Amino acid sequence: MTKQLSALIASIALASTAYAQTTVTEPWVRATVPQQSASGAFMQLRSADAARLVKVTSPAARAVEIHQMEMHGQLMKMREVDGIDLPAGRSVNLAAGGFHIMLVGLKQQLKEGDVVPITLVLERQGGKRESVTVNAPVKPLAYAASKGH
Ligand SMILES: [Cu+2]
Repeated sequence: MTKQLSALIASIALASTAYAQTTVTEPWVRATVPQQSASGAFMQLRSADAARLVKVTSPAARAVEIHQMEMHGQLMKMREVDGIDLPAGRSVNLAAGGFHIMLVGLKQQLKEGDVVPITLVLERQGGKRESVTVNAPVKPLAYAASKGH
């Protein structure tokens, strides 16, 4: 085997390991009522190496935003952020009340039992990007309540 070829194989192995080291646990999207144009998506994200979630897309919505909930005095406010840091090996919970993903401009009502594909784009050190697509089931409003939101 030539040196070049073995280096290439080593880099391919490295890339696929990095991909396998991103874990998405329990993704779900909150069901909507008719005419509702936005909904939240929630999950736990874990990356073995330090990474940053920089972009999210879904065919179910015109746009997908990354939001953070913050207290302003007595008021809970939501603002768009340009990404979420994922510290190496630590699980980051995207949930109501903290960071979450917002599907904006829904193309149709989301009903319990539907599945929404969500693609997460992660940026690693050196600016290398990778994307992970998950199929998030739609859960009823009561599901959120049971999770203690
Ligand atoms: Cu939001």
